[in-house]
Amino acid sequence: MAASNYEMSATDKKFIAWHMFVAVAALSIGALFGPLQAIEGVVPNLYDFLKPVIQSYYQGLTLHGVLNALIWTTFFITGFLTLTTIHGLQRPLKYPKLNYVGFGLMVAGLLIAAVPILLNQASVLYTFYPPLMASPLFYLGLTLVVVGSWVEGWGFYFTYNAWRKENPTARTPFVTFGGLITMVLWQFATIGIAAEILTQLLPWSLGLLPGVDPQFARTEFWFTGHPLVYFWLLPAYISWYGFLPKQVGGKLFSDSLARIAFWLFLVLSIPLGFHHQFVDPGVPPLWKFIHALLTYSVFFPSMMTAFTVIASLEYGARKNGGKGMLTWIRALPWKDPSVAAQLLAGILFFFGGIGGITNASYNINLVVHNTAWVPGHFHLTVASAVTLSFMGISYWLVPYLTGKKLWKPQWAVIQAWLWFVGMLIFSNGMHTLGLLGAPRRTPLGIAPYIPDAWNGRLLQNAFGGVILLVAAYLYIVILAVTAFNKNGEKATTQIPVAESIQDPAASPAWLDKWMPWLIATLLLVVIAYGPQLVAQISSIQLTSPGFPYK
Ligand code: HEM
Ligand SMILES: [Cu+2]
Repeated sequence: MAASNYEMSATDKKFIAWHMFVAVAALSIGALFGPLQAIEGVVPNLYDFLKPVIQSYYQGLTLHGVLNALIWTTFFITGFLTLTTIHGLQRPLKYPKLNYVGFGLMVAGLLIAAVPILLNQASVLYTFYPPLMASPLFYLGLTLVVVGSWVEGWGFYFTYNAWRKENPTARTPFVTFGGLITMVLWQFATIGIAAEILTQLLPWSLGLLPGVDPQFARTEFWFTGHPLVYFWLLPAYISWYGFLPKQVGGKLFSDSLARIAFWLFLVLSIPLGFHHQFVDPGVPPLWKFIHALLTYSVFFPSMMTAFTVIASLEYGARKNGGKGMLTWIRALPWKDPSVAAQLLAGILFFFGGIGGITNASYNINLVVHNTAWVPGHFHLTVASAVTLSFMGISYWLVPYLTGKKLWKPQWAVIQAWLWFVGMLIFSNGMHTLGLLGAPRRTPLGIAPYIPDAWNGRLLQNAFGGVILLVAAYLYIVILAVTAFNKNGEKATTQIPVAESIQDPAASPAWLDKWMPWLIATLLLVVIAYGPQLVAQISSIQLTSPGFPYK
């Protein structure tokens, strides 16, 4: 495919590399706290040793959630989508300065939010539920990060329009198509927290509003919070559908199936937020039921993805001589760290997906809600399917951007396996602890009494956590040495864009039309959220004062 031969300008590469730099820097701090949280369960009073740098478990947990789940992901993704836009369309950005401004806003927002977090004036966790109140700088900073990412997204749309004018009949290349849907999803979804922050939290923390309505604020938050997980996942899917098949010597099994799945994710991922509010008394049961049903509907594009990606992998493996019903898996290029990381991410995601259906089921949710099960679940999704895939992507992306060969690729393979094994141990411990009733967001190490049954699992978590710490830092060191080593070997890495077995031009034209899908997305949101938004806004009670965390 011609797309593989397009060479990006050095400026474009540098711009993407800056996104990566901030993302990995955030991870390098955020990932420090995960293992601390895991070890805390077996080393009582651990956090006393961290004073005066870190005042409390909750300050650390805020850093962990914000830096990993919000910053590492958003910066990596905007950088990656810049690549899928430029490389897919084979043209530079239409208004590069606009994208630079977007990136600048994101960095400024990150710095502004970092100040109160580091000063222990925003230890409100990454969900910042009121009535916990943070310094206004925290809300302002987060808003700027989001607005900056929107601006970068507008830059992608202008670029796409320019390409469309030059290529009125061509199908949008798949990786660009997937990238644009991811951005549209994000812009639509983040309206929820934008409204929450701008109309409630920010004026309230500035003293302009006497109180907030915590119930309605949570509804606004989860309007964004659920689709947020698809903002994280879709870039990994772009890689699994659009790059990974090429890396294993195969082709994308079906371009049309891949596109349908992306459209369904756009349409179905927003109107589900109440599945995070099953225990919120202010949301009527009927709406919880409707959102639960809609949540199950996301199972379909998920299964289409599993089928198409596995079929693409099998096609590649059989071309490499793979045989047997399952033994073809061995014929995949497991020695390539980028491939190994993404395959292992996919395997962990299988378990994450099963847990997700459990969470979505109302009566079982009541058992696991707010227990250690929940972080056990999302470390398989955002911290594995997504993070380990992004790690895998970096193993070709950083050589491509810097023109230098990956340092110690064998170590990178070990890194992926360490993450995989560490995560199996850790997440199994967390899930089980949750079923035994252990709460999440609780420093169990300082609890005066815990049931005996928890002890073994806490030890298991600590053990998994330490392995994960080694894996995280191995990743960071491999990337840093690759990028900054002056004597690194030159690389001629090309972007591994996969061809489709089915000619993309043969995929139906309606799969490349935006309007019907955007309208469907909007309509479904209006149906699934409209009546509750009207009800909650008309009965809004801005009565809760703030409780600043000390
Ligand atoms: C380096 C390995 C990691 C370890 C050992 C680890 C460990 C933990 C533990 C034990 C918790 C639960 C804390 C509690 O509920 O009190 C937690 C929470 C969390 N982790 Fe991790 N984690 C790691 C990496 C990551 C990554 C890479 C991400 C995301 C990309 C992530 C995202 C989160 C989030 C969003 C929370 C919830 C924070 C909250 O409840 O406010 N973690 N982590
Ligand atoms: Cu959700």
